[in-house]
Amino acid sequence: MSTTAGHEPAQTGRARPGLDHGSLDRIEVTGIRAWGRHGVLSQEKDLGQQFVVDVALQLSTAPAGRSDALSRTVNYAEVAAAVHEEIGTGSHDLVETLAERIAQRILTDTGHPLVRRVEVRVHKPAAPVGLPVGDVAITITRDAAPVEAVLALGTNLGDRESHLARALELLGTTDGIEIDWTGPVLETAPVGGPEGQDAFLNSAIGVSTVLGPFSLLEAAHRAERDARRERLVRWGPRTLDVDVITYGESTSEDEELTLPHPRAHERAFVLAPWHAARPDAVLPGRGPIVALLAEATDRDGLRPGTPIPGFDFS
Ligand code: PH2
Ligand code: MG
Ligand code: MG
Repeated sequence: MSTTAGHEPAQTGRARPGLDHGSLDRIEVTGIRAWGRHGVLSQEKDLGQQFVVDVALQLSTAPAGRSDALSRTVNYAEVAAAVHEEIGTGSHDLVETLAERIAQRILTDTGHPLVRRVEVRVHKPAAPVGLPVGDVAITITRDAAPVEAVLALGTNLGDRESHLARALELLGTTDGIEIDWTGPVLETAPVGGPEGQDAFLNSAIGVSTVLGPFSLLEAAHRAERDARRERLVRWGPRTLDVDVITYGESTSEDEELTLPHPRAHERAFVLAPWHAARPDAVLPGRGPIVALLAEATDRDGLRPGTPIPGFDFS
């Protein structure tokens, strides 16, 4: 999992109401020791002194814990190296500044989009306080910015309208997910898969989420399970398919979560409802969706679908 240079800078402070993290797991690295030149006094800047940093990374570790895949969690060695480098970089007057820079670096750094909250404790045990003290330390907690993600919904089995309506309700009431926009519902000719399957209803929705990408995928799978989705034939008829199309600017080669979605750029049934709601959207690595839609070969198979409450364009 990595992010490209355009990744949104993290915002400090509280997440928006409705965007609760729920319970996150913690990975802690403590006692990261390095020489730094931070301090108000000139002798602190000239000579430097030892700084010791502890970090607690909060994220969902379940996807990694269940699969034993390092790519689904954060590599604590990389975080330790980044902290070590940050201590040795530049010369700030305040420990507040050092702590803030470490937090922002972990939250925005390429390679750590899975970390949703970080606690940073900076110790300056030899701080010139003017009398003997045991330690001077500061602890800060910072949240990653909510990430904008696009999900595509599809159904061509059973009561298609209720599957879409229910999916929207379930996703919209999931902790850590807020629906930003919904596309129109389109009826679309099946692309690929077995001959003779029924037409799909497709739509796309935009969400803001404080969930990591694998937790968002888990929420999508929950909606599919709720619709009693059965995975019998690849691209076969399904009660509900919820695909994560984009997660911010992140790219991922994970076998269960390729980001952006590997076929979204050529699928009008994904691009058309997305484009109707967000005409200026860009698919990371592929360009403006308006241009992609113009090239998509399944364009002609699209018709307006049944109006469904909650999908704005219905
Ligand atoms: N989903 C597929 C394969 N083909 N065709 C249409 N029209 N709509 C879909 O949602 C769809 C498809 C695999 O997920
Ligand atoms: Mg799909
Ligand atoms: Mg799918």
